[in-house]
Amino acid sequence: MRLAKLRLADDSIRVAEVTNEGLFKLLDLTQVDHARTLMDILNSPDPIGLTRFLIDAQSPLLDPRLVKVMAPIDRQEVWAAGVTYKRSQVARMQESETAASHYDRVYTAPRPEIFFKATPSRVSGPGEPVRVRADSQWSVPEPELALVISPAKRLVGFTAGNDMSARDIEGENPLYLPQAKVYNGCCGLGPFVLIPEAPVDRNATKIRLTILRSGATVFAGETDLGQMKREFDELIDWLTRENDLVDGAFLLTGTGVVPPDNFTLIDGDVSQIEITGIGTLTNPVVKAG
Ligand code: DO4
Ligand code: MG
Repeated sequence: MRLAKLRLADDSIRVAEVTNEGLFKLLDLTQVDHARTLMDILNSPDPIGLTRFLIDAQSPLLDPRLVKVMAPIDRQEVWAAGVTYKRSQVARMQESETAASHYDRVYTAPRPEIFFKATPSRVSGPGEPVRVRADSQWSVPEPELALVISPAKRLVGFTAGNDMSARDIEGENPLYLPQAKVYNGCCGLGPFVLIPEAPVDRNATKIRLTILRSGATVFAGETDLGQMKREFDELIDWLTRENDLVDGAFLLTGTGVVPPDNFTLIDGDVSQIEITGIGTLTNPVVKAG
């Protein structure tokens, strides 16, 4: 089942199930006190059962052209794991003269790299701009599977994430990582949350990144979840040690697709991240200054 957070033409914010044809079936969020938002549904003990109960039988199927799909986040925090794919380990070791051994070690260490990525206000939904910092000359999108985690520390679902990264700032000094990773417009999420009804086939789940410039593809790359070194439960276990997620969280699981070292995003580029079973997250790229 896939769920979407939508803004309708009358400006109301609604939650919908996404049909296989890409139409939206609205939920009636007035029926149950504790289910007013997408986050309430995701954080409930049985999101699929609750969604089926809330489907508004009276409401017609909505055409996507009539609504705006929003980032599927309410009050959750956004966290990210790093160096979970060999490709990322190699890229980080190349970009950083001083910290190469840290990236090498964290790839194999029991404790993964986990960092705070974004608050909801820093997150862009489908069609909204993601940003390159004005003080970065080398920035890339990072296409990543995002885990949706409930306050009960349970893996509820998945969406696509864009961990925008300033590689020059991160490479200059590892202590600059928060500035390379966390800033206005630093994270994309969406378009939908997939709540799987069967175990996910990691090898068959592809993550594709396409970067368009003036309508032409300037970079395309892909990986699959089979290339990821860590288990989902392992990452959730480390994230939630000594760390309660009061409203739940999104956890980006690391990138396995890195454009070549001579590539940087520029103002006007478009980032497209497609993940099997979820959909495509498209964001224009903006660089101020
Ligand atoms: O330590 C750098 C960040 C790594 C990262 O974001 C990734 O591997 O996706
Ligand atoms: Mg990343």
